[in-house]
Amino acid sequence: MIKSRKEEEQLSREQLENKAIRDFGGFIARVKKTVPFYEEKLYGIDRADIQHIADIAGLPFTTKADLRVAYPFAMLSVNLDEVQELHATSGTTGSAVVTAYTSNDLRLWSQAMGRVFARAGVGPQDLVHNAYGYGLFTGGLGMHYAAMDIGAAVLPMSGGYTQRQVTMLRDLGATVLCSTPSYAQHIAETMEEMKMSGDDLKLKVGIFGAEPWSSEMCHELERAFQIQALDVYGLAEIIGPGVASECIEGHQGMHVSEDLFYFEVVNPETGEPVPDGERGELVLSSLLREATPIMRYRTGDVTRVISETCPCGRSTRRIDHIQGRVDDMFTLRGVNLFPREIEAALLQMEELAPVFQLILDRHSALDTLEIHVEPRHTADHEHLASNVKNSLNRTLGINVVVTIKEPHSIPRSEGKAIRLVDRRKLSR
Ligand code: DLL
Repeated sequence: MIKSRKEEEQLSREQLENKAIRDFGGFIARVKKTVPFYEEKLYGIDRADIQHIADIAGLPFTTKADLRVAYPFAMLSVNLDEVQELHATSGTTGSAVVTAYTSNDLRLWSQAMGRVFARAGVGPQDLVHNAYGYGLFTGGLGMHYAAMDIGAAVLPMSGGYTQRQVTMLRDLGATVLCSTPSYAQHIAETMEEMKMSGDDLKLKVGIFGAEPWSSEMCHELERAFQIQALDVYGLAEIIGPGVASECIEGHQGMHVSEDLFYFEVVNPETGEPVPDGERGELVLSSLLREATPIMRYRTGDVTRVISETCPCGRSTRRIDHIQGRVDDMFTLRGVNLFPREIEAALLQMEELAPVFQLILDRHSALDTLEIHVEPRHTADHEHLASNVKNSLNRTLGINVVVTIKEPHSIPRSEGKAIRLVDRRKLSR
């Protein structure tokens, strides 16, 4: 009998560990023959060296810089004629990273994404409005494959034409909305401008990810659309979306498909593992991937392991919502912060529209922050700016410059929002 996507996530810890040891062994034997980069990295190491789960922490890391040097095809472990699909991420800095899929890789991705939908309670009865961008970005096709996998109907909207998104949501009666949280917020705002509310739609769940978002943003979206808003995480280098996601029963932290993508959380400075519950950098391995398999990839994403078992009955461990990227952290008066924490504080202020931009700079070795926000309704700008400044001082203990912008002047996102303009690197 074929296991359901939920039953696949009920392996014991021992089964999961044995599988990881086997998968690392298989990976080492294979890539040493097919990928010159790994032949060099793994010189003197062979599959027999991985006997225990702890042995994995002794293996070398792979970094984004390694992948950039490999552009476009040096990481390919199969012949190009076996490749069926390619995606690329531009990243904010540096050259692109190309990621390739064989037909088995596309099945693996569909399986991982089918689990995301199963965790969200999405099934054949649902209609999925997919507003993630279709194209080189993995969001659109990733969600599309999830719908194929579990047999739901999918409307491949992609991003943009936001009024039309609202009309289609209303007219077709989609039950599931897939988009980045910032784009969902833009759709919600447009819906209100079109004099509609969640009551006019049939949505029950939102599957939002691809960028950091706070619990306050989650509440905002749940209220606007009258849905349950769930977090989904992933990255093109590993598979695309589908590495981890929240389940509807637990709705706190994301189950990692750890039998498909082995994960570790390490201290970003030393690379050593951190104890469960402590924050660190997520390290992921995609060992089963045929076209571009990857070992111990430093994602740059900060999270922690949630070790309590989940009421849903899945045995896969969970990770907390991604706090942000290691590079996006800044320090104000000794307080370490991520943009997500500023978002949480700003969204608590009723007077503000839920959009913002952070301008980070550095003067005399100290980080400084200017915040651009918009009033929700017309307001006295000077008074509002001083309220926001005082409130951030009270809640986060930080001192910032607040600029109140005209309503609708901060750019709305149709994909990943650019919340942080980091000028620190320019002003050394
Ligand atoms: O963003 C894949 C994806 C598509 C995930 C749709 C979820 C939904 P990339 O474009 O390669 O892939 O960007 C990966 O985005 O390293 C994180 O920094 C960030 N990211 C992805 N999901 C989340 C999330 C897709 N749920 C990079 N929370 C990752 C916070 C996220 N950050």
